[in-house]
Amino acid sequence: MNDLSAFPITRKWPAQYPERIQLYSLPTPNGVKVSIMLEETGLPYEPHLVRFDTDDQMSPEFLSLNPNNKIPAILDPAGPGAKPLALFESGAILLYLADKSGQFIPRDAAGRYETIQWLMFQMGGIGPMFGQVGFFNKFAGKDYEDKRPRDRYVAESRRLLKVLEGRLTGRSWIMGNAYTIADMAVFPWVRNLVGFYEAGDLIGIADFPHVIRAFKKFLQRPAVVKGLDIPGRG
Ligand SMILES: N[C@@H](CCC(=O)N[C@@H](CS)C(=O)NCC(=O)O)C(=O)O
Repeated sequence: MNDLSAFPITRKWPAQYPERIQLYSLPTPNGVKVSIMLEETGLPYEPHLVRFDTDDQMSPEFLSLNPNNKIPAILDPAGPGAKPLALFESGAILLYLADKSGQFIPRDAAGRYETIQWLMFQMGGIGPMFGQVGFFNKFAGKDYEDKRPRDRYVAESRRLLKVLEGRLTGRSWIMGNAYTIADMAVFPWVRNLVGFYEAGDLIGIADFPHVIRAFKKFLQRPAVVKGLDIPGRG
């Protein structure tokens, strides 16, 4: 019997299936990385919706697991040493789930580090920069008269897309034939950039045909179709 009562987060989001991985999330680009990975691996999990409209991420229960008040976060009742493991930061969670399942990261050391390198490229570059494009193109920043901040993030995002385009030229996925956690980290952000942020034309996405080709293939995967809507918004 798995007892998760030592974790205050389970008071606000009770575990109906405490033997499963508990996912605390919302279907944003960072959130869906993890729901897609869980769907891809087939690991049993229980999703819980963290609502931003009621500031759930600021509640003491959520902060007890992630003091950085951001989704996604997980609680694995069967972590290393058969003890529960709580984790936040989507990149760390993807790596953990890849190791736990033995899937979506190459087994050889060189391939493993190369995958981590591209995962970090997303975490440190694509995510933060595309996010700023969203702010300046769609949200509060769009009303700023001075367009220099927007243009700075557009230029940096284009630069990152060019790097990605180079990598995907002659490769099906970021790691070649193998679809990995690096793809699961990157493509939800491409989707947000051209979709929710409505920045496809501003960024000139048509200049990156290999990115578009791999992105379309990503969207066709059944686990991606499913994971993009998990947790359901209720
Ligand atoms: N580096 C973090 C970023 C997570 C993040 O930015 N999450 C956003 C949603 S996509 C969030 O929870 N925002 C809520 C807030 O800032 O209060 C990760 O990859 O897990």
